[in-house]
Amino acid sequence: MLAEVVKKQYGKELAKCTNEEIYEALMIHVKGLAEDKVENKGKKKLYYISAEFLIGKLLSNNLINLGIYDEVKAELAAAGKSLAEIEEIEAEPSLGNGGLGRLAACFIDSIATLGLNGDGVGLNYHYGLFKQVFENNLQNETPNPWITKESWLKKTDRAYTVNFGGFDVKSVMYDIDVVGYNNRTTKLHLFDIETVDESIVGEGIDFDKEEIAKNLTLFLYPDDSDDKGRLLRVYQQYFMVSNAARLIIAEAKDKGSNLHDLADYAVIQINDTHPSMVIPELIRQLQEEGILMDEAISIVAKACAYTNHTILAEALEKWPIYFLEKAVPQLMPIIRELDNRVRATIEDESTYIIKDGRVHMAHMDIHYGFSVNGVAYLHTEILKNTELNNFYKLYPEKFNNKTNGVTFRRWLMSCNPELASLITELIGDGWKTNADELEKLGAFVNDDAVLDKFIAVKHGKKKELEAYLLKEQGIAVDSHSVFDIQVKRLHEYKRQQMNALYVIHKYLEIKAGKKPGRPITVIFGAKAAPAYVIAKDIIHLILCLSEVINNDPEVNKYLKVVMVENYNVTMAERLIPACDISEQISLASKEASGTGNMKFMLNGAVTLGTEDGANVEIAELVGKDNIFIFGEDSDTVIQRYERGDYSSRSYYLADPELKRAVDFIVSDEIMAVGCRENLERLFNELLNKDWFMTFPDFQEYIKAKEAIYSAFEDRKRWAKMMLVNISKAGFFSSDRTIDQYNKDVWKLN
Ligand code: 26Q
Repeated sequence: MLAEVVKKQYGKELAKCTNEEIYEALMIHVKGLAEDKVENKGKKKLYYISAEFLIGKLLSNNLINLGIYDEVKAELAAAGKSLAEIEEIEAEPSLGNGGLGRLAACFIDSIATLGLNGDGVGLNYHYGLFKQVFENNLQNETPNPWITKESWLKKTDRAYTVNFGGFDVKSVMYDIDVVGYNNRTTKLHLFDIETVDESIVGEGIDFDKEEIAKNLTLFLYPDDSDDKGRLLRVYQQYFMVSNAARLIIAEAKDKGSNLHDLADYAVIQINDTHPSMVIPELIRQLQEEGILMDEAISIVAKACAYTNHTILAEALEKWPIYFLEKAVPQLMPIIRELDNRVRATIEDESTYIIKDGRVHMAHMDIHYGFSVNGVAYLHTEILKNTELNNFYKLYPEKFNNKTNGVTFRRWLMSCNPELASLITELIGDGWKTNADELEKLGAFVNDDAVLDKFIAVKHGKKKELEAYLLKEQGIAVDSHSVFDIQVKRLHEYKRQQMNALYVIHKYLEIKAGKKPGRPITVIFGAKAAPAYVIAKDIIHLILCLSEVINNDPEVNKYLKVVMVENYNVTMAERLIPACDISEQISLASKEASGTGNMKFMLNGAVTLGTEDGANVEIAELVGKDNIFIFGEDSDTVIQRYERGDYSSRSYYLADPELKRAVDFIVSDEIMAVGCRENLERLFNELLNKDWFMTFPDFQEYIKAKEAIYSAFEDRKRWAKMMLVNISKAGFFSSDRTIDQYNKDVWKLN
């Protein structure tokens, strides 16, 4: 098949083509195949609006979902070409940052696979999230251009004018076809402006934040440590939702809607508060179409549903009124009207939309949306009982839980074909469309020959990672060591710093002669927001530890520390299949769900985690013998915050092992390779604040680490744990999540 494609395109044999030529031909061919697939053209359509879609590379995934992966791979191999090498050429789209963006990507895959009528709507960031580079053990940020001349993007002829205070911009819509597994396609609509000027980017990721017509779609989350950066976020958000609203209205009209019945044609899922302005904007556009305010509000309230992804106060968007007055003055009268209606009917002032000169976006979503959901059981309970309790009392019927999920196409079939084949060999391939069938693997937990095969697959993936790290990062790790991995955005609540303190503890123990039976490789991967000082200091500490420990001949036989550079989807696809221990150690109550935890479990890693987010559900499914849970529970943590009496210093003074580890941050050994300012700042932060309470959990964390390392030595027991984890992962398929959204919220026909 491919032979004909390249013959037609380049007039030569497959074997004579360069990898670049083959990549391009394949991409164009796959784009064509995707176009030919059927789209659901039902009456009601879901619009999943999100500031992020962290879709990852598309070639392999599309080949798998089109059902031609094996065929293409074989044809390439016969011509002496490697699909893996060809995949290397593809740049990873840089359209997201972390969990929320990756979730949106998994959801689009599942929507297509289930054949639902739903599209994604977002922005086409040219540089997206920054590229992380390490220099002198510090994170630096550089632009990450990913759009090549030939790409998965298809320019459409949809174009609108978006009005900002004082000026207009013209939009243009690009589409990426999202191929479902053996089924249909759906679309990711990405809006852009034609006037983006990449040349305004100077040193690092600096650019003129006030040149909106040139910078609007340059970066995702431009540094918002100052007002100009924050204001730019408002421009971006409005641009996204104004285009979305136009698209929604246009498509509904095309299908015969008179707009009074818009809610029969469209349902909008608001992915966190970044797209919340869609509510007043859609009301505004409906008014332009001749619908009166009262009715416009009730139409929109029937069409919008909101997902909350965090309980961290600082991540809940509250825009100052003067920002909105400047950027989008046309929305303020509508937002004021929405607020007045709340004030007229509701006594509880804590739920008002406008307070202290700010617009509380989540409040607007909850009053004027018909559904509010959290992303894991515990998270939704905390929203109902604590964070959003005042709203829950007003609207109990709006609240619902939708535990996150991940697509098994990318996170098993594509990144771990060896494991996927083993599973299929044992239970057939029904699990690919019905993830619950993985339960059938339970029949093999006492079958030694099968357990050995799982161990062998894992070891193969570890060897691949070993080779990769040596080649790409110049770091030698031993695939026979235990791979203990924590990869996720860097945030204090996720507590990479606690893992780093453990590494120090272990280093000092080894120095004192207590050598582990098997070497340990601790792997980190994380980007810190450019303006998040302490997060960058934690990266600095980890890089310094890595330099000191990996170069210490007394220790490096037993312990290695690796911080992979520029952790992204592609890197995750290498790390997750090779992982033995999945670190999910957020402070209980703070991680809404986590989705990495699910991907690791699916690939046969055992979780070391706190009772937080979806870890709680993982623990329930696999049982306490197949997971290592430690630390204070969410009730204890929430109470401690309420009492406000946490003093990290008292823990430090009472626990010599903890003190020794914390002091090491500012030791001569670390100072020799690090920056005093950063290390002292981190040391002081922990000693005087430790807002995410790593110290109270430290001793239990050490015990849990020792327990899981020793469990790893009982290879049979470990293999059983792996198998149980894989067999119970079916619940975490995003196909299940999407099916639940559809049944409970979207109700697509
Ligand atoms: C807000 C205000 C100003 C600037 C930035 C932001 C901002 C940006 C990104 C706030 C939040 C985000 C992203 C949040 C996120 O990724 N949350 C994660 O969502 C996952 C999917 O539901 C969950 O699994 C994770 O637990 C949650 O942390």
